[in-house]
Amino acid sequence: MNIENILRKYFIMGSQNCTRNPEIILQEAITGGITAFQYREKGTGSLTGVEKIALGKRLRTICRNHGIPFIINDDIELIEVLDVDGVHVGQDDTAPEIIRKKYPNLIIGLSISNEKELAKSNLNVIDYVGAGPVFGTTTKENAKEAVGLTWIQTLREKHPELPIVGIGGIKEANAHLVLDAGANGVSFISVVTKSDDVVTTVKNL
Ligand code: TZP
Ligand code: MG
Repeated sequence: MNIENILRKYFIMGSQNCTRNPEIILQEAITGGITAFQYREKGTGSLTGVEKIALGKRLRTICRNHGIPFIINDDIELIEVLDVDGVHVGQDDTAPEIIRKKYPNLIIGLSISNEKELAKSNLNVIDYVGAGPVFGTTTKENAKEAVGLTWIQTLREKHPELPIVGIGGIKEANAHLVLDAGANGVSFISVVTKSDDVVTTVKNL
């Protein structure tokens, strides 16, 4: 699958986002049609150490069995431990250049939320940009102010070929706006982890 298709319905989750078994939620999300998964075990209530690795291995296996790309958030230590397909980093994490040097074939995603971050980002070494928060979100602790659809439009105008995924506050009712603004896909946490009908929710995104 090419990167644009991988980004179309990009589900992100850690155990801290779940009120029921994360493995079952992931399986349902795959049935609904997600195109990528990011393991983001982070923030209040998240697992660490061996527990984080153990859940990561179980989720990784589910993704592998269904041909869904498995991307780890931040934690480059787990690239080999979980045999990931990709890594997603923020502006303050390990620099994409360093990761690219060591892992020529890894999918590398980078969060870019404004012009200043864009100016200091080396787009040549990354595979896609995570742009947001597009809408307001309470899922991420210390999330930045919503940047709106205009940030997606700006990025698209400046970089017609850049693979972009929108993130932050994306729901069934607004996902199409993010795509119309120029994103190749949408990434989302709570709309799925809090859904009573995950399969239908993913279908509608
Ligand atoms: N980065 C920017 S917003 C966000 C992350 C990880 C959280 C998105 O969660 P939700 O529940 O889809 O708004
Ligand atoms: Mg980060």
